[in-house]
Amino acid sequence: MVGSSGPDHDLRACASGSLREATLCLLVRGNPPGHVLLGYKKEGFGAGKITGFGGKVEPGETPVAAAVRELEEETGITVALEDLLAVGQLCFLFPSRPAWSQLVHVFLSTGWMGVPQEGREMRPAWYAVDRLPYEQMWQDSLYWLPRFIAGERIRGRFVFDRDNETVVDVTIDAWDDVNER
Ligand code: 6OG
Repeated sequence: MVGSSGPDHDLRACASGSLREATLCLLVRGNPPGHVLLGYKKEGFGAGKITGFGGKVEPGETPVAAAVRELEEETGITVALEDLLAVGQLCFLFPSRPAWSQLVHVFLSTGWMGVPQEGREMRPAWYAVDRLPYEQMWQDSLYWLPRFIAGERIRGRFVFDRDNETVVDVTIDAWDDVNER
């Protein structure tokens, strides 16, 4: 076994800063939370799945600025920087498809302007928090979505099997880095 490949190498990637970075934004309605806005992805990475809104962090862009931009592009909704709460980081590792591995900065907001509109990439819809569409989501969602909705701040790491669909390893910790922005 060569030391620089295999799971150990992949796990280090989450902390090394070498992964592609992306954002994921959850809009939550109600207090306590009753509904969350998710989108059916019509094209690109994860097409055919339901997910939060977000995409790549561009060079020179902060994660929170990328989250605001992607939310606007994908839903038409405007959210102020200060209304996006940084709630965690999710590291997705695809040892059989390294180009898909990414570190995702997760934001949650309870305040925004506008009404979600379908765009080229996403078809947004509100889902009741007790009836989330897990069977149409990435398998990892089951582990983190209810926790963010419940107000937890977490860091998660998910390793996918050779089918690039099945989660084979999960680590979730409390996330206490409040200076993420
Ligand atoms: P674009 O590459 O289309 O943005 N994302 C994931 N979400 C879940 N639940 N599981 C994953 O791994 C994911 N990998 C990426 C981050 C990709 C969008 O999809 C999210 C971004 O919001 C299995 O620009």
